[in-house]
Amino acid sequence: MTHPLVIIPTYNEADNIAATVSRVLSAAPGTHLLIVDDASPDGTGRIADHLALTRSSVHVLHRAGKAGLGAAYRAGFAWALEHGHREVIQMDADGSHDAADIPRLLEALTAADVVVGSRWVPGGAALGWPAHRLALSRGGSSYARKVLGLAQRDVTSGFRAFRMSALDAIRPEEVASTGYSFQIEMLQRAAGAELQMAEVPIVFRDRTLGRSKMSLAIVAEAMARVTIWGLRRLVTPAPAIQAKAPAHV
Ligand SMILES: Nc1nc2c(ncn2[C@@H]2O[C@H](COP(=O)(O)OP(=O)(O)OP(=O)(O)O)[C@@H](O)[C@H]2O)c(=O)[nH]1
Ligand SMILES: [Mg+2]
Repeated sequence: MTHPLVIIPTYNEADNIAATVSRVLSAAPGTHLLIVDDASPDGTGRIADHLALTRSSVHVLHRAGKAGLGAAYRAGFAWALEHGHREVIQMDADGSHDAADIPRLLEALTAADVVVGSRWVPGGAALGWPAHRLALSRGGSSYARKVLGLAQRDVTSGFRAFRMSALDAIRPEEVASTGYSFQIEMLQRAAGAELQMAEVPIVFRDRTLGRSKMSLAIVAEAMARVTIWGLRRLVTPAPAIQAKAPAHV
């Protein structure tokens, strides 16, 4: 039996990482954790190393510098595959995602290939965000789902679970996005590969410590990519992503 792997990307999360790890360990004791740190100047990587020293289920992947959320997840997914994990959960370090929801995501994963923790389905919510941030997230999600024909209500959620077989079909190594659009591109590829997807409600809470890495550049990247994908879709409906040929034929 392998342990589900919770991947937590970090950049300057020194105030949050220890509490997040301890919440995961107590709420989902059967899981392992991988912290993917991009050489955070605030010493998050050192704190992560210390956590890994004292807990055998905690692992750390150090990267050379800040290269964006998408790059961190691509490296984390590759690590999960190398280490034989069969289920992967992605989660933020900043306390916005409640580790107590992990068992529900894993439960839903028994009947789906990909499970999205969703703020915009009944029972879900985003608490503590100012009106403009709420409008940006809801509006962005609704624009992307309409333009791309996605079935999910919350297409930018960063709290998700995947079967490894689903990641194998999605091929995250080919995903080009770095910011929020990484999450959208992953769903688009999952839909293209005709994977079974489920959404479960989550309550998201705005971070109380540390600073957001959200920027105008990240929003602009998402808007531009979604619009280009949408236009491309109008011209040529996206073909389903072909399943990978077995490596040993
Ligand atoms: N390794 C790595 N992690 C990152 C990078 N950018 C953001 N993160 C992490 O990704 C997660 C989400 O980033 P946040 O800054 O919380 O951004 P957000 O959740 O989209 O927005 P807010 O929480 O509203 O500010 C957090 O755990 C960050 O530390 C990056 O370039 N590299
Ligand atoms: Mg956040």
